[in-house]
Amino acid sequence: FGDEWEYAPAPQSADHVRLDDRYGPFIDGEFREVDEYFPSINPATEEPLAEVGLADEAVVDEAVGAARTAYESHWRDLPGKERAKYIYRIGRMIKEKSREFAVLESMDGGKPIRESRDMDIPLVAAHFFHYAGWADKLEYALPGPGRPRSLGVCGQIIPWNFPLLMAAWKLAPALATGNTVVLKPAETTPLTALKLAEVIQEAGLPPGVVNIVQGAGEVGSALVEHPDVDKIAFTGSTGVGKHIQKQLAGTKKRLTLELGGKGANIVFEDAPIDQAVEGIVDGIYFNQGHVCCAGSRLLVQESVAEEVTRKLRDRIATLRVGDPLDKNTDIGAINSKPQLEKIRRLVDVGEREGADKFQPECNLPDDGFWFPPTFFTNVTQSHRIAQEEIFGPVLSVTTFRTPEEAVERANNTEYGLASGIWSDKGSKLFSISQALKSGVVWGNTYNKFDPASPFGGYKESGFGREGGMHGLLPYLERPSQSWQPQTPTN
Ligand code: TXE
Repeated sequence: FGDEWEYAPAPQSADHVRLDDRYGPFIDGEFREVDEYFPSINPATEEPLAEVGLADEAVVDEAVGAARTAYESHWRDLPGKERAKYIYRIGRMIKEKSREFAVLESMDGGKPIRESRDMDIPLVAAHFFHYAGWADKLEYALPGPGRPRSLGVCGQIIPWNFPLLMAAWKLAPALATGNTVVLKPAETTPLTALKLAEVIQEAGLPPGVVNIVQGAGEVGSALVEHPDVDKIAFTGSTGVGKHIQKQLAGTKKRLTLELGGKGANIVFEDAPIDQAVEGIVDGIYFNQGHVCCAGSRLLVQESVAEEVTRKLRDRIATLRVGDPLDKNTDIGAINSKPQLEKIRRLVDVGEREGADKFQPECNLPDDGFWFPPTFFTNVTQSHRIAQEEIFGPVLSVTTFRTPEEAVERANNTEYGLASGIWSDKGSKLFSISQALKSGVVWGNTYNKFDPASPFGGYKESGFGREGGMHGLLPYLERPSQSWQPQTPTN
């Protein structure tokens, strides 16, 4: 999408963002006042950007009520063709305001402007366009018998690593299928969702179809437990995902979970090595490593391990860490202080467990939250850094001798979200990809996304798929249950 996108000219600066001092929850088409507000901090400066209204149970109840009324009074009965017009309009308006969205995303979350400008925001618009195209085709384009029906009110809880993109992944298919939504963004990145609320208002989406409540886990939990919510879609940590699964056990609510990962990036000796090194860098250092599908474990064939690590060392020494709004920046700010502390903690564990750490010299700014690109060699499979999701710019490197050993090591984790294979042979890409317990497998590339491709995990990475036709199914009910979407077995 980057290539097709027409950008406003540089520079991208804070002047391109118009922010109010405070934003209340967005309910029934309006921003409401609440008693308590919390600041959203720029992680690159630690300065507050705006105040955001903290929801409580009563506010969540009001939002769910508005979503219910909108659903029953008109949205569920609106022809798909009409829903499509709204969804398309939202996509077009995001595209028109792409610079403001990209700059704000980088200011609120810390990601480099090059990424928010070339990846996040274009993909956000692309998701709305993609699902606008589905809204009037549900009845005849989906597999299986029976007329698909919407579920009702969907509670959607999203994380801070791709704030607006996660909102788009969740909202666009829900709206296309005729559901209404209460969205809860993450507490460290609330702002682009509120700008999206302004777009939704301007696009004339009927009040109550999308409502946005802000706050931390308690607000998410109130949404999960609300009796009038029909479905929860959650993206976040595996721990919270499991907790929600328990909360919903025995209820009729539908649930999809997109959780953590520990992606294996597997480099065979016949791979195009220079290209693979670029893919390794992209796999783990993109978005500061705050990526559930990050290639955080490099598995490299022994015969080329020395060459690959040498080239990797040289390459990461050239990465520029710093101001997210500088378009030359490769690695921006870590999203929050707790996340920075988590990364530091696990890196200390890696050193204590005996792995060898490499970090290039980096001049990090004094204020803000920063971590240099890092990799560990001499890592064994039992090391915590080879098993736990660090969610930072930290790679662990292990070696293998045979394809069988590569597969065994790649699958030796609780997670199963994404992986990459680098090889000159198409047959190897195909056969290894079949053996990996991984929802996504990239061949000779990494971190490539497309709204038409399904995305989701095996094992502790969750269940349900987002993206493409598969992303519609968790938002639909069918009178005939004879056809079910396929979920992989572990
Ligand atoms: O996640 P949380 P955190 C992983 C990553 C990261 C770790 C901790 O490893 O280091 O999780 O991040 C809301 N009921 N991922 O603590 O808490 C919360 O407000 C309902 C991977 O930020 O899971 C936010 O909106 N909702 C991941 C969202 O859940 C609750 C992305 C995610 O926050 C809740 C993020 C509760 N009890 C972190 N508690 C990925 N898969 O991409 C919190 N929330």
